[in-house]
Amino acid sequence: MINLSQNNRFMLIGLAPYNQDKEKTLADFEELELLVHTFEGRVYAATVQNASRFDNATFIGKGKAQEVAETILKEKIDIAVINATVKPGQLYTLKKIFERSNPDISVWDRVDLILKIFSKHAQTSEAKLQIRLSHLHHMGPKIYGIGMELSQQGGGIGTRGMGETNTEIMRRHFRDEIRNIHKELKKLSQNRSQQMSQRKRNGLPTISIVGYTNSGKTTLFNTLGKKSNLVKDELFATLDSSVCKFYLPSIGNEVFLSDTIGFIKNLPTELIDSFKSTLMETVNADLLLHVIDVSDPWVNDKIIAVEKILRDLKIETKTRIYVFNKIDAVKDLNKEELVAQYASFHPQFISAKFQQGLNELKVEIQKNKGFNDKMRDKFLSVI
Ligand SMILES: Nc1nc2c(ncn2[C@@H]2O[C@H](COP(=O)(O)OP(=O)(O)OP(=O)(O)O)[C@@H](O)[C@H]2O)c(=O)[nH]1
Ligand SMILES: [Mg+2]
Repeated sequence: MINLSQNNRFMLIGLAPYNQDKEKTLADFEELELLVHTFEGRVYAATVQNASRFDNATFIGKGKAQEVAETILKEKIDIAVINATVKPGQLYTLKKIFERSNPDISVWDRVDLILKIFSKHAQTSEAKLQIRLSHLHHMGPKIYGIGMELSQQGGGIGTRGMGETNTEIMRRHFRDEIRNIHKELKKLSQNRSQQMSQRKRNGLPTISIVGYTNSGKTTLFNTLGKKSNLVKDELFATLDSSVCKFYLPSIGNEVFLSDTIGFIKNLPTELIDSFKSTLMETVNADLLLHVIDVSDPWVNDKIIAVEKILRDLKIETKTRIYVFNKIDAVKDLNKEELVAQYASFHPQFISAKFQQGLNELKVEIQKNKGFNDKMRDKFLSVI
């Protein structure tokens, strides 16, 4: 068992194609480092393997693995993280190599790290169950993989049989647990659906805040809804969805606003699947506010990553407002360029933290045709 303390000494391992520019590789590493900090770990070493393809056995190549093993010994590393989704067999082989330097070494891929952070941050029983489910989906193949490996390594008649039996038992156990979690989640989701349909019966328009993790979604949610949800300079500070009402003067009524989990590049599919029901219900709103950290040098990459996840989730909401946040943190913001580039997304420029541009944002929200139709329908149904 690893001790989840401040003293976790991490080593980051990246893999980059030969032609990838250094800046990009560095930015990927910075994000991984931020994830490690969010986990309360510290980075003591990092290395990048330039390669055009993965090594089948060790992912990073045998030579690189030896080199990493030496660093693990020298820097007393206890967790090595590879910035990719890595096959169970490859992680297992790497662990065997690294164990020579530290018998207690943990070897994680990016999904493992994200899941560990999620586990730490989960508050509600629903989030906890969703994370447990993602863990099982991610761990499952790993355990089968290792089980298979053990049964094949055993070789002898007795050992082989035993390996297979154990794998079968584990598989059954996983299947049962997954089934039970699905059942529990369904119950919770039905409760929420009832709340949602209550809201729909009220006929009020709904707005969802989406965006990359740490872009300032919760800060905006708190500001508009006069709430005080947790805001932190950490990835995945929010894991649960929350809803509040806020008043729009031109409609003369309240609208529902929801804040939910942030997205990240290469969000593991296991996680998307497990969080799908929560995400779908909150994100399928009349209007999406896509919050973007405009002070981030990789702003366009992150917009693309969020749009990709929305597409994967088959989010139908057509109308989106791109809310460029943190304008206070940028010296010479080239608004014109962003306006031209994202003209169809009604770009707005705000500082959620320092309350700038919020009135303009509200005006833009109120222009939304869907809202006015909805309010007119509501009005007609009353008279
Ligand atoms: N300078 C500046 N910082 C901001 C602004 N809005 C938010 N932040 C900071 O950005 C960090 C992340 O803010 P959150 O509101 O937690 O971001 P989030 O998108 O909800 O993040 P997750 O829930 O972790 O995905 C915090 O340190 C905020 O104080 C802003 O307008 N300007
Ligand atoms: Mg948040």
